Amino acid sequence: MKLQIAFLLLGALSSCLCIESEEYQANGQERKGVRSENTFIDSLSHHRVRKSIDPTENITEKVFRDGQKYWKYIERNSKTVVQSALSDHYLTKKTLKLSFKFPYYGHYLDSVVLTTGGFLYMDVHNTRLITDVQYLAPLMAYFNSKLGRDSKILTLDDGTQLTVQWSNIRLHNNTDVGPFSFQCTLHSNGTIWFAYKQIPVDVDSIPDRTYHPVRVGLSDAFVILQRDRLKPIIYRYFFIYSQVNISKKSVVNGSAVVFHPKPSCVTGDSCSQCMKLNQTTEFVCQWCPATTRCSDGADRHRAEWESSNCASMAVKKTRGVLPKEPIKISLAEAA
Ligand SMILES: *[C@@H]1O[C@H](CO)[C@@H](O)[C@H](O)[C@H]1NC(C)=O
Ligand SMILES: *[C@@H]1O[C@H](CO)[C@@H](O)[C@H](O)[C@H]1NC(C)=O
Ligand SMILES: *[C@@H]1O[C@H](CO)[C@@H](O)[C@H](O)[C@H]1NC(C)=O
Ligand SMILES: *[C@@H]1O[C@H](CO)[C@@H](O)[C@H](O)[C@H]1NC(C)=O
Ligand SMILES: *[C@@H]1O[C@H](CO)[C@@H](O)[C@H](O)[C@H]1NC(C)=O
Ligand SMILES: CC(=O)N[C@H]1CO[C@H](CO)[C@@H](O)[C@@H]1O
Repeated sequence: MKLQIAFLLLGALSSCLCIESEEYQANGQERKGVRSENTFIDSLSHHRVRKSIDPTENITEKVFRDGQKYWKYIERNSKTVVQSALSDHYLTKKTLKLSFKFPYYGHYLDSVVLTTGGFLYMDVHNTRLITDVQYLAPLMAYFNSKLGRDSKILTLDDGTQLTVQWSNIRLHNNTDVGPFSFQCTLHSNGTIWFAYKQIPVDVDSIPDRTYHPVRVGLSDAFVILQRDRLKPIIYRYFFIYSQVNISKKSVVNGSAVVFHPKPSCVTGDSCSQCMKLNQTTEFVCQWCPATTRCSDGADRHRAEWESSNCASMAVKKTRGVLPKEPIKISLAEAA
């Protein structure tokens, strides 16, 4: 079913069916032939609970032109791993287990998915939408680590932070522009650094490809599943509830971007904590006794929130609440 749709799409978008598969494949998986997850049909929408969506609401970010202090020299560290499964490939992904739990939009992750395309996928779904949803992208583009002898992808997990470095990698269809070197570092307290060492071209000039957009930033989504009544098909809807776009103009030699997460409802694990978060953050947090979760309706537990009917039974008020504190927001200065 999914294959059929994919071919229809291909047919509609271009007349060339010469490419076997324009999707990310786990290393070792057969690139040709029938795909294993063809019972899923995925689609994407943007979730809106508020009238105006401020992309910096969940996370504040800062761009540094002179950001070399965020570059980590990991090449000579004895704990650094050369990800050989990714270092001679394209459109390839690999799950990396973390030695610490990394909070992403308040959700604690045990692993991330490394890709050859200059980004990490931050969830576990096997979907062709990984370039559109739940990505952490210092520089997402169609890179190919086969093109260039010194191209490699390195990781260093030191127990409290993970650095992923794309070293000397080149664009799949345009090796003339030269090699790119950049990193992201994920800290156990949720802070994220993007650091750029060598960016040989104006990133704005790298064209999006049909199956591979060029993106810089973060996104997260929740997923709602719907089973077909008759056929063995699962419709999977990805709703993006937050997306932070960083201007491509800020991606230059030596620059960096730092993201500071804000406390969000989902981190509250008791009713009283949840009420406190409602008072101290700019989010409207509600406690759902049925699922014992704190939420504003926009996080990865949304499906459960709906199936347990939390919206109608959630605790929205407690008696004798304190007056709301003024909130300090350090607004990002986007370059
Ligand atoms: C981010 O950029 C993409 C295009 O690359 C656009 O579709 C999306 O609406 C932007 N999101 C925000 C929050 O600005
Ligand atoms: C690379 O691909 C893009 C989009 O498909 C195209 O616009 C561009 O001309 C290609 N560049 C080369 C060198 O083939
Ligand atoms: C999180 O860790 C980073 C790196 O160690 C540090 O710079 C930052 O100040 C920390 N943030 C908080 C809120 O503790
Ligand atoms: C970035 O650095 C590389 C060498 O590291 C250099 O060749 C290139 O011209 C620089 N680009 C810019 C825009 O300064
Ligand atoms: C949570 O905050 C909203 C908006 O600031 C407010 O209307 C609501 O009464 C608050 N709930 C509690 C329990 O304080
Ligand atoms: C988890 C969390 O804080 N989610 C918020 C992210 O931002 C969107 C709007 O941009 C809010 O609706 C969510 O509540």
